[in-house]
Amino acid sequence: RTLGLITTDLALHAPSQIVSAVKSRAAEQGASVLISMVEQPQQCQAALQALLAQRVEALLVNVPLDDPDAEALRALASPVPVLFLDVSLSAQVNSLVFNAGQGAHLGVEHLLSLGHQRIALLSGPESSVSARARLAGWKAALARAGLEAAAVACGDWSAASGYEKGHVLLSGSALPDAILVANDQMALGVMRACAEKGVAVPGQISVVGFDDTADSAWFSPPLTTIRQAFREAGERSVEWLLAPTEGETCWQVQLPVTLVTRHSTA
Ligand code: IPT
Repeated sequence: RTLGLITTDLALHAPSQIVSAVKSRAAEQGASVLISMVEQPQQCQAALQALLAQRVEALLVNVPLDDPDAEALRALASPVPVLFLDVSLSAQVNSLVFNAGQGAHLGVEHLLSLGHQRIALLSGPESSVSARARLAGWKAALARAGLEAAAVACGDWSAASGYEKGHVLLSGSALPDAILVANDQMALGVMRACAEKGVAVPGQISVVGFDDTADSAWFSPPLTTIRQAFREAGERSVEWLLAPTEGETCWQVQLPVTLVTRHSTA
């Protein structure tokens, strides 16, 4: 049995950990996985056609896609079933996604419970549906507490961008109490910028990541973050791909996330 997987940049930790989980669960089930990596969402259609030509029986798509793009891809693949991992629940497609709003809320609540009020936000790229959902969730949770973000910056998920934007967020007249970062790789760069500026984490600034990728417990200090269970997501995706439910309505699952408290917050 052969499955297809279209993924965003595998140099990023989260997508590579999802692929790892998909590959091993599929192997356990005696299935092989053909992988196509795309640099731009516009390349998805060509990737899909190439995988269909190799007779995959079902497809998994981990590329951030706006609703019309996901729906068009689903139509193009029909009758081959497709499951999407990085779309909004408003897209009329089968999807298995993490609850971004809940994750954003957990991060804000954690910082508020520690007494922090001047909270800066480092978002992911504007083009990513998940990045936008996390940013909106942070802003909503802050607004519920009667607060506004102390500053907002936007990176591209890489540690390099976290480093660069971290320096920007630290260069204002007053230091923020804390920075909520949209992923762990950018949080790594932020902590490097803090170290260069002589700003203590968590003594002067608390840092919260998002993902809990495999290395995050080994950052210095070990990173407090929002855990997305990538292995579970990959495994459940394979279960669905091997026995897809094709009904009148879309199959949509939203996975909860959890706060993992380590030593970058105090
Ligand atoms: C999302 C990660 O949280 C982020 O760190 C980055 O790697 C991004 O993927 C790449 O697209 S996880 C995704 C399933 C929403």
